[in-house]
Amino acid sequence: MKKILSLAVSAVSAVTLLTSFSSSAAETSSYCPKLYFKASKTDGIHPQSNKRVYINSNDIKSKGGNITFDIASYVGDSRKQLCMMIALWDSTDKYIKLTDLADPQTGDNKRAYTVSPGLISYDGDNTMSATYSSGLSGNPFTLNGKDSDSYPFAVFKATIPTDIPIGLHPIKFYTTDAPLVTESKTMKTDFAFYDNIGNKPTQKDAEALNIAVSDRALGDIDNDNRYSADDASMILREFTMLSSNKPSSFSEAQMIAADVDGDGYLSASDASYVLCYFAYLAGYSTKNIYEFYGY
Ligand SMILES: [Ca+2]
Ligand SMILES: [Ca+2]
Repeated sequence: MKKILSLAVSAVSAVTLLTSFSSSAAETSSYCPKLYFKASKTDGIHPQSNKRVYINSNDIKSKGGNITFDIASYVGDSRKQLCMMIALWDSTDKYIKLTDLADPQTGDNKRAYTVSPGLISYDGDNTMSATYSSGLSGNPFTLNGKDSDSYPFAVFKATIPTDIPIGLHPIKFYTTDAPLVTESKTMKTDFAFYDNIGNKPTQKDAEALNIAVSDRALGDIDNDNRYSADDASMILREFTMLSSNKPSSFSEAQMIAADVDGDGYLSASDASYVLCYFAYLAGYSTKNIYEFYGY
């Protein structure tokens, strides 16, 4: 632990140096690397995208106890200019417990960069951090793969109770426009995310991962345990209402089940996803909607 802490401390000193002589460059660039999470598929846990994991509470309720699944943290740095990164993320949702923070570099698994990270898990705060630094040279990191996000920069586990309630349960990166939420975390406010031009991410650069829990199968809006044109037309009707600023007619469970393409929004695309699956069911069909869409 001592070694990890000293890594973090030297990383912070390096950040101070880097930002002091590169602040003018930051003003002329709007480029910022992107942070995101990816969850692994587990029984009853359906990752739809980097933003969203779908759970039908009825599929997991009977298991009892808790379910643990793997999540990996990634950084997309298309310009390959990162030389310093302190990423912090947490869940303030009481139904999510983050544990087992680890370096992805084990056995056949690789991490994003060749340099070793400093990893700290603040268990009491359900908060984690990963620090990468190329030292005072300021040279960009050497990649282990073709791109910065060919491999994760950290891996961890999330545990949820099988009676987790309907709703969106987020895991979030800290960003400049979504700072810390509890007094005990204030000390960590200064830790953020830096590249060699001193940028820090805003929410648009760092996507939260929502554990989206409903009480029905994805896309089964009327909850009759089958897919029909009704499900698609309900989504379209709701989309039309919301587009014209009319009040929602959906329950929270319906709203969560309606994001079938998993992009975090309700749109006509979600209705077409239901129709497409409905058409598939008319033929020789054995896959459920999660298998059909690879969730
Ligand atoms: Ca239905
Ligand atoms: Ca959608």
